[in-house]
Amino acid sequence: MGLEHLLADIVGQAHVLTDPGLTASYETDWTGRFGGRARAVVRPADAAQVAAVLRACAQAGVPLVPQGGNTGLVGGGVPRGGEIVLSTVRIAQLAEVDAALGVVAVGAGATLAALQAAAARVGEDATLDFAARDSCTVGGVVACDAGGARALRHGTARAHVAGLEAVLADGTVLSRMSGLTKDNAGYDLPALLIGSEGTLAVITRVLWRVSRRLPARVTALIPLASVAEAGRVLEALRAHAPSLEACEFFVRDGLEIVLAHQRRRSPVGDAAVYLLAECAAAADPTGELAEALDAAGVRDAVVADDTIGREGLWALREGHTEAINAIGIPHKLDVGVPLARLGDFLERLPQVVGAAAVTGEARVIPFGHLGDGNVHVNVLGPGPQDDRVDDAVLELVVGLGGTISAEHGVGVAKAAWLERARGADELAAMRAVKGALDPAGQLNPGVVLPL
Ligand code: 2HG
Ligand code: ZN
Repeated sequence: MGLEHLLADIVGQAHVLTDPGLTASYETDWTGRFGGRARAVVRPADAAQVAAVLRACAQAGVPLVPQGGNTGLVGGGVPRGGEIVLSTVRIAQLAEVDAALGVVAVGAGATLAALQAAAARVGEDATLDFAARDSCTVGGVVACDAGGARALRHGTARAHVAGLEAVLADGTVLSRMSGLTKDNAGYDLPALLIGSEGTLAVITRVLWRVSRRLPARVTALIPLASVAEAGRVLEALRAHAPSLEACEFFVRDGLEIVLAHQRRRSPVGDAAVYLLAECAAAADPTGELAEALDAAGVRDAVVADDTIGREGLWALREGHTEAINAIGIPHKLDVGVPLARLGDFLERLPQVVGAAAVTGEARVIPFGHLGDGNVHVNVLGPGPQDDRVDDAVLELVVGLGGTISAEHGVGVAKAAWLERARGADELAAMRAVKGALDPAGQLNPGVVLPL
């Protein structure tokens, strides 16, 4: 029997897609830069079906690409050509929140927004958030160790994982869903799978840690002359506002692109750099925020403490991805730079990119999570296949002691850079782990570890 028939026996004919019209949306990543044809897209309903799919693919010698909401930006969740795409969209069950333990069991295919809503209904908060919330899935969030704006206070996905269920390449189901805070019996396999980008196992369920919702929120948009000034404001926020939850930044050019895309006017004065800070607490944190801004000598800021006002300010920051994509296919470098080197990095960026983009114009739009030193360098202009700009930015990052991937993952986009970033010894250790859990290289080949 052919592989497609075997898969149909496992998940049902309706969930094995081969028609190009039906598979297309699973085959290209969100940027439009990465992707290829899938042999088929298969949508199992639970871990048992995932295990059977993995066994069938292993037997047929056909590699498999796990995929959540397909909101990835580094080509880690789309086929290169000829793989089976395993979509987790049907594994979307959400259990009741366990209010005593502060955890909720969630299927890998549930969206982040669905998880957030389930938590909010009982006065809890999933405390991880980013713009793709309505489409990205919890499994993908964990597989990439996604971070977002609130990681500054609450940590990246890793900090929220109280347990995991996952399926290895040979169909073995691993389950650590007891939710015991203290459980150091043996190797922490869930910790190993977080951030492994579908190369070690397919995550099928997550026990997600929630926190009590903090009802009072206040957001400030602050125009500043430089990144150095933004650093000083961050310092003051840390000193005076323990309720600080997010500290984001963008630049003049990015704001202009977003304003044009959203057809709105800027709510704040013109500046080189904009800082977006948010505080959240049980009682109104406006006083703390004002004290911090005062201490930093900030004279000009727009402050909002109501939902509509806050969302309006956040849309300026979160709207960057979509507004940039509306102009062209960007090169995206999700990098991390130590805060002390951030000013240096941003100052050198245009020149470094300009020199690398030998043909045509390159428009550099950096924005991101200031408090984490996490910059999303978006570059418009160079063709999708032209890696010179990417290489130049990553070279600069490594030279400044930063990381080539902060929260989007390595994917295929940066696999060739992993050895340079981590060194030969670490890469060899990673290959040993991969070889032990997926000896045939069945899972997501070419992602994270270069072929
Ligand atoms: C964000 O922080 C996301 O908005 C996307 O991580 C970043 O589009 C990007 O480069
Ligand atoms: Zn981000």
